Amino acid sequence: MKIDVLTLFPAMFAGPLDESIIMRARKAGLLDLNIHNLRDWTHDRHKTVDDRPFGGGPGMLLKPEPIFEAVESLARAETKVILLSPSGRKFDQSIARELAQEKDLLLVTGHYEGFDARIREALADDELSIGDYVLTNGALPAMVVIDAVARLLPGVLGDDNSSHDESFSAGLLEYPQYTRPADFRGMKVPDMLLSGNHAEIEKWRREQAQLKTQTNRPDLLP
Ligand code: 4GN
Repeated sequence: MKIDVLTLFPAMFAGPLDESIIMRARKAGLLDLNIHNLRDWTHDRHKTVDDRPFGGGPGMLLKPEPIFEAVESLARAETKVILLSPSGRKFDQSIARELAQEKDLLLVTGHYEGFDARIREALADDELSIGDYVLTNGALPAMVVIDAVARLLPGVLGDDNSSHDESFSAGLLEYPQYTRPADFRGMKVPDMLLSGNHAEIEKWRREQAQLKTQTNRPDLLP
């Protein structure tokens, strides 16, 4: 998969996507990631990307010209163009799975108070939000989407981990898990898990997942 990102802060992307599983995927050619500076598509001396809203109001908006030129030069017919903003539809695991089927993504991140609405209307195929909070710019949301999508690409994770996602999509949170030592500073691993009785362990895990979900995410339960 190819992912292009349009941002005012390309330096923010160095680091998080240069480590571990994502970097390995990039080196293996499974993910072709390209970060672009929106100011490269301005033509004035000050590299202006923003302007004041018609009708008044606080703050500045991203003006259409640089973003239209950038998207027109970066996107092909098959590219899915996605805006990151708090007004988007809420990103989740099922949207990550949908996006992982695409060939090319172009993530457009904003800054200031928002985008000129024509950007959304004429350029974007989708508008996504990673959650109900406002950040100073869309770089972190773009990295969240990239990470969530990239780990679903074939070959990026071992098979071990793909079944793990199934349990999340099954609608319950994870049951608690333990590793050695069986007694750490007096905190003991539940006897059940040391019993070797796999049917009982399965039952215990289902109950624990149910309890955990009831406590932390009752909205996930029917
Ligand atoms: C996205 C962008 C939060 C999200 C953002 C989110 C930059 N904050 N919840 N900040 O996914 C208006 C236009 C603020 C750009 C945006």
